[in-house]
This record gives sequence, C-alpha cells and structure tokens, in this order.
Amino acid sequence: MTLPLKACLFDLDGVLVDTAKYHYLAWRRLAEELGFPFTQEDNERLKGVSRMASLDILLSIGGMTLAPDEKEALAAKKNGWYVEMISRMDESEILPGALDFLKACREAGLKVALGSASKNSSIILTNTGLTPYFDAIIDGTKTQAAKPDPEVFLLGAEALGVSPAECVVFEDAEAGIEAARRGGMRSVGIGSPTILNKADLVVPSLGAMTVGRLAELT
Ligand code: B16
Ligand code: MG
Repeated sequence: MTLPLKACLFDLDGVLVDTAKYHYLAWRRLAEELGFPFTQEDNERLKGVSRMASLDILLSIGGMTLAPDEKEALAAKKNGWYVEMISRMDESEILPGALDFLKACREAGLKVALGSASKNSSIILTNTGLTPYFDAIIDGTKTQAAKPDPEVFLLGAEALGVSPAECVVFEDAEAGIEAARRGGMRSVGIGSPTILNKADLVVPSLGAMTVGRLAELT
C-alpha cells in the first residue's frame, strides 16, 4: 500500500533558484587562470555535483593533476568568487512558479525541507527570502555523502519526522533523482524528460506543478 504524501523535499540549484550561472562564471574564471577554456556545456557536468568533485571534473578537462592542498586552495578561491556573486542575489532570482508552489505545499499541510549539496544554501535562502518556507534545511554542511547517495534526503525526512515513503523529492539532476530512488522516495524531475527519465513525473519547472498533481505519484 502506498502511504499518503506528507512532505516535499526540494533541491536548491536548478529547482528553486538558478545559481548554476554563478557556479559557471566562477569555474570559468578559475579555468582561465589555469590556462584552459571551460564551456557552458562543460558546466552541465557539474550540476548537482559537490564542490570538490566539480573541481576534479574541471581539472580533468584541463588535463591537470594537483596535490590535495593545491586543490583545497583552488576550491576556496572559486568559492570566494561564487559567494561574492550570490551575496548580491535577491527574490527576483527565484525560479518561475517556485514560490507559489512552496506556499501551496504549506497551505496543504505538507512539510517542506531543503535537500541541497551546496554549502552556501543559507546565503541563497536568506537573500531570496525563502528561509521561512522551510521546516528543515539539510545541505552540504550537514552531509558526508554526495548524491546519488540518499543521505541528504534521508536526513531531511528524519528532521521532518516522516518516513521516506511519505516524501517526494523535487530535483533537476539525474544524481538527485537516483538519490531519491535509493532513499525509497518518489521524485519529480524538473527539466528534460529524456535526461530525468527515472523520475516518477517530469515537469519543465515548478510553474507546471500543483499540489493536485502530486496525486499522479501515488
Ligand atoms: P557549493 P544543489 C549544488 O546545488 C550545485 O548544483 C552544484 O553545481 C554545486 O557544485 C554544489 O551544489 C555545491 O555547491 O560549492 O555552494 O557548496 O543542486 O544540490 O542545490
Ligand atoms: Mg540541483
């Protein structure tokens, strides 16, 4: 028997806000300093991936191998540029439909949590005014394992006091959909049905999502 849904767990980048463009600008600046190009297509490979794993991908594109302390320094440098950009974000950068859907979830009595790989989620949520919409915030500062490991979503369910089967995850990355599946949760993919073909439902943006449509998942 399928339990009724009690909670919605949201990824941040690509679902609620588009911070991928800022990640791209900062990674591209780093690649340029290191002496190789980094394209928007390359940036697609970094979506939903942790900071250090992103750096590894970037270095492999440039054909570089570095010692751990050098990598730490480069990741910190990139993060400094990224934080400078996200510090200027405001509510106009919330993706279309996201705020209305968050409000609708709360009005319907559903619990709401964040499940993001980012270690910078608090700056982003504060600047966009989204913090009050969350009952729990789980991000890269609270997790050990990266998606597709389900840790971030399982911690979210635990913080909300619900079981995984009572949760639905909203994700734009394949690894995030896989994390939901491994955690025993249903998922809604935000983006392309071709890429997110393992999701239980795929919509182009949260603007196409309603609480009523959650019934399609049960
Ligand atoms: P930070 P999400 C992810 O956010 C981004 O999609 C990914 O590109 C980024 O590398 C990762 O957060 C870590 O971010 O450097 O701020 O800790 O999609 O899981 O909300
Ligand atoms: Mg994402």
